[in-house]
Amino acid sequence: MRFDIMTLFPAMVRAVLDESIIGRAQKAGYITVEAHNIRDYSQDKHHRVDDTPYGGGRGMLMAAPPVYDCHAAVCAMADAALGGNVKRRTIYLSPKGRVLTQDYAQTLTEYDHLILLCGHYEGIDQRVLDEIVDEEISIGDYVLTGGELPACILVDCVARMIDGVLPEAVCYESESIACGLLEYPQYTRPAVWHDVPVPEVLQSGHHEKIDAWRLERARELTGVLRPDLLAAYDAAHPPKPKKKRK
Ligand code: 9WO
Repeated sequence: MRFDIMTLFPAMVRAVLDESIIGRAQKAGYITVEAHNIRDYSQDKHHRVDDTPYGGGRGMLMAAPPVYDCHAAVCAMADAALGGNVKRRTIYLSPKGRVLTQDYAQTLTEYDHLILLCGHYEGIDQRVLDEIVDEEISIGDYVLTGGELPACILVDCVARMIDGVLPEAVCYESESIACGLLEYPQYTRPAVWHDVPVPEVLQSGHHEKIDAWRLERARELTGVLRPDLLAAYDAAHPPKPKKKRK
């Protein structure tokens, strides 16, 4: 899967996505992540990309031409790299967008190519958004200074579900939130720390009991912290009907 990020601050997204698991996945070739500086597509002799809004008001807007030209260049680069006929989506990170969830991130894994557009200043000329953006996505109900951090979060969340990205032993589908619950508490050595022992069942080696304990803790925690998630989980996992005896 290929991700292209259009931004005025490419170093900001590279600093995040070239590290750790996502950085390793890039080097291993499971995903491609490219950051593109929209400023490189400015036709202005001073490389300006922003201008004042029509109608007045505060601040500056990113102008349509460099955003459009950057997008066209990114599409051409990706066509050359992936061959034609790719499943592509252009996403604008915006507080107006649909809020990202685990389920929606999962559906985005079906694309071959995601182009992420990051706004800055007070936003982007609406005309270029109308022309190139397929959908707006928000990572939550708050306002930031730009779309770069949300873009990194979207790439991280989608990329870790791509085959090969997580180390062999880790299966994202078995995680609590992926199955609809919050994570159970976890422990490592030492067995007693600050007078607090690790729960005995976890040291028993009895895998059925351990799984049951973890599910019960996950349900309990979810019920307290996120009753909405627990209700959805229970609706999706009805208790097995007891077999009637004749
Ligand atoms: C600033 C502003 C000032 C005056 C009038 C209107 C205004 N709108 C904005 C504004 O929305 N600024 C944005 C900052 C422009 C696009 C990038 N910015 C952004 C993205 N802030 N927060 C996000 C974001 C994206 C995804 N999920 C959560 C937040």
